[in-house]
Amino acid sequence: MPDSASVLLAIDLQNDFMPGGALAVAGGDEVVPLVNRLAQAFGHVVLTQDWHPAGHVSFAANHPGCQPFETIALPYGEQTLWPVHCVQGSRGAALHEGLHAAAARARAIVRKGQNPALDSYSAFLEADRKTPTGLAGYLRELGVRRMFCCGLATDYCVAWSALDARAAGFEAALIEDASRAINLNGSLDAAWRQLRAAGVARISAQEALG
Ligand code: VGL
Ligand code: ZN
Repeated sequence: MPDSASVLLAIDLQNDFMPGGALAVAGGDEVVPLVNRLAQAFGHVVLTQDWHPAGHVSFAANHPGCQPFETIALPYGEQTLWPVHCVQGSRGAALHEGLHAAAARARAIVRKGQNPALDSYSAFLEADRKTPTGLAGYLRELGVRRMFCCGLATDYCVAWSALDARAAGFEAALIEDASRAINLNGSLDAAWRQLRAAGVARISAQEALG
């Protein structure tokens, strides 16, 4: 059983990342029941929501002549352009309505990607790799030392959050069967390589429930 030093971090389980959504992740809705089961076993549960203003720099629609899934150079580095998704307050940005237990048990919801000029895949650091969200300090103050990450998408927001958890000095695991990937140009294999190198454990929900 997870102890009081462990947190379940459930990333971006929002309508726009579900089948039929603006940036659908294949099988995204399949993880919802499992995330609910996990949430019931953890003392600390934190959720994230991707929460962009309509003019966000990561939207292809805001770059004339550009298409979704192209990459462009921005002042803070390379940025993949996405379809318009998770606009603040929209139905697409709302949490999946089947997320009952996880939403009810969440202590905090981190809303990331709010700066129009900066993306934020990670729950800890924005894409300039220096602007903190405050989550590391919040969790440290609660006595959390171990992070169990799951949700959408494995190879973007879940992986970046797990990597940043390690960089911030937490133990970190990624719960593979409670996550689903976008897998754009080999991004899933690349993410697993980076995760392994950073010491993020690759585990199943069964292992997380111990
Ligand atoms: C995500 C692409 C753009 C994610 C968010 O949640 O993985 N991916 N914004
Ligand atoms: Zn986004």
